[in-house]
Amino acid sequence: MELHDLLARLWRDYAALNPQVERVGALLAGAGERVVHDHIALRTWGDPRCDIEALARPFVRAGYRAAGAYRFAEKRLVARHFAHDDPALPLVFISELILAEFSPDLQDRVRCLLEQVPEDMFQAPDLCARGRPWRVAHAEVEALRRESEYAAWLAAFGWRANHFTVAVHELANLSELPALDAFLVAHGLRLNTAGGEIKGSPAQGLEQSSTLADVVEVEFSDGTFAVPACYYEFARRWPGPDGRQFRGFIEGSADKIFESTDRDSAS
Ligand code: OOG
Ligand code: NI
Repeated sequence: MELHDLLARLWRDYAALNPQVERVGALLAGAGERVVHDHIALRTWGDPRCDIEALARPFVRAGYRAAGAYRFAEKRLVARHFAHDDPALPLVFISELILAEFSPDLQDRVRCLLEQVPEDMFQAPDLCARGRPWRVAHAEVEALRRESEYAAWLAAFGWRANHFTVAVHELANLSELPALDAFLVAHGLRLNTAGGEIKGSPAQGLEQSSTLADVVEVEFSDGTFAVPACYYEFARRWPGPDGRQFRGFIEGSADKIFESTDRDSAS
């Protein structure tokens, strides 16, 4: 699988699922901006067949290397990010749910979903773009949500890009995050305010904002229901103490960015 094809497919599926993606693109194009993506984010279950390492395979094969490692104790998640020497390629942030830290009930529910995945799909280089290969009831998704918003999202949507992120520092005019946020809000987009509208600081090397996830109609085995899907993120990177652009992620900020898909925040 060609890396560019994989990225293009992740983008296509993401844009098709989430109406706000095209809207933001049109708004930025209308403002004379050309969008470059800073990173994409993927989510998965912490099961050896489909964990971070499994999802990262096609990226590593294409020359990406594992960089930072992150831990989100309260959400019971770990994450890594992968970087390529080609600065034109987006960073890839992959998180996984630490199943062993959840109740036997949640673990059973996830086992039932993963039992439905054909063995050869786990080996497929495009596993991260396969969407939801399991049948699941909306009631089941809501049962998972009681323990983890992340688990509910993953059960509903499966393997796909959770978000793409605009590299704000690459924009021509809206290259400061407060100005970009004001522009988006003025055009009716709703931003995630958990932990403040802007997470991080120039001193940390990274400022981030994100929209609230679009709520979309999804088919489940017990009917069609509206659930929070994906969001769009905006990241402004700054030079670190060594004068080079900071290329990592900030745990305290990421922890709040995850909440852009929470049921209670979604627009
Ligand atoms: C990832 C949230 C963290 C970032 O840039 O810090 C993140 C997710 O919601 O899956 O994307
Ligand atoms: Ni992100």
